[in-house]
Amino acid sequence: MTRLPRRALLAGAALPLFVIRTRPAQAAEFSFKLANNSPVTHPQSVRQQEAADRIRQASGGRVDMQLFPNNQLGSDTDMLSQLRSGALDFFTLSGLILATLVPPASINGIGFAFKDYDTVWKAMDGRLGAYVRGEIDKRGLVAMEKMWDNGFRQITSSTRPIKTPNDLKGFKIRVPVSPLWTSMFQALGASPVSINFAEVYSALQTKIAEGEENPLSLIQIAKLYEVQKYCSMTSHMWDGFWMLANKRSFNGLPPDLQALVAAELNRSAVQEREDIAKLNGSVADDLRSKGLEFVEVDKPAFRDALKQAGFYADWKKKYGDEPWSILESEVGSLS
Ligand code: X2X
Repeated sequence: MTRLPRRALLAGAALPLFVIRTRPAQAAEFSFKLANNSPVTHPQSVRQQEAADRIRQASGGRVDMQLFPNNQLGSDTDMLSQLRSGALDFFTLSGLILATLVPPASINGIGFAFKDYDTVWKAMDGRLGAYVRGEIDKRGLVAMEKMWDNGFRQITSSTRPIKTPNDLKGFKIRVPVSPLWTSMFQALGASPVSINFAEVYSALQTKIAEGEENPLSLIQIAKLYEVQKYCSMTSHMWDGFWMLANKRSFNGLPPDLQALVAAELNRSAVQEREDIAKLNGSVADDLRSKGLEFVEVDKPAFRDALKQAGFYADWKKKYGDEPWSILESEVGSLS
């Protein structure tokens, strides 16, 4: 954050013109950087820009939030370090990747935990989300209340269609940098390779990975269909982004501006959820028309394979009883 004291702004009025020019009257008192890993046309980027515009306007120019979408500031891993050091003030990150710093934050990604969006939002806007936000806070970051939707994830492939867990045996699949992702695809018998999203398109193009998994909206917007042939509708997990803030940056705002920033970011998050829900209605047809071949799968077979491999028992132990029982109270028994 770059902070210009109000005093300096007020004093500006009494300074000679050439000095005023170097410090325009509209210079913001609080200048923030906000970053994400999503293409500029993804609803996440669009709605974040709108939030930044509303915040600038409603604060009378006191808060200036500049958006850096599409990995402009580096990979997710880089941006998380920048957020922690204060080089970056706000950042949306998948809970599963955040788990490299805040282990319980991956819990929403447990395989086949959520059956639909109603269950997701009830849990993440409710007790499960509150629990994870508390853990984020303990590790020195602030999480806004409303999560942003990434979506239910589907498996794509350039080599062979994945229909059954058996088809995943030895399959070189890119996964984001996160222990839960690696563990889950290892449990399914695949050979996961951890790669940040910034490098996914080229990793698929050069066949460093045969496949990957992402929500349909992102497969479309990031044009992954150009380098993938099949899409298996596994919906194997739900993934969302936490809007995170550096604590010093956020706490450096007076309470009224904290409330304004949080309210506008949360408002945009809810709108982004609606955008993705709308996209979900048409995206499969669009991807089909672009040549992606859809594959129906036997979802319970994938879930059974995870169970047989001890995935649920293993992760229950890793998270501990409290978060696991909150998750189960939202989604039903997982073991
Ligand atoms: O890295 C991914 O695959 C992405 C874009 O879905 C996430 O941010 C987890």
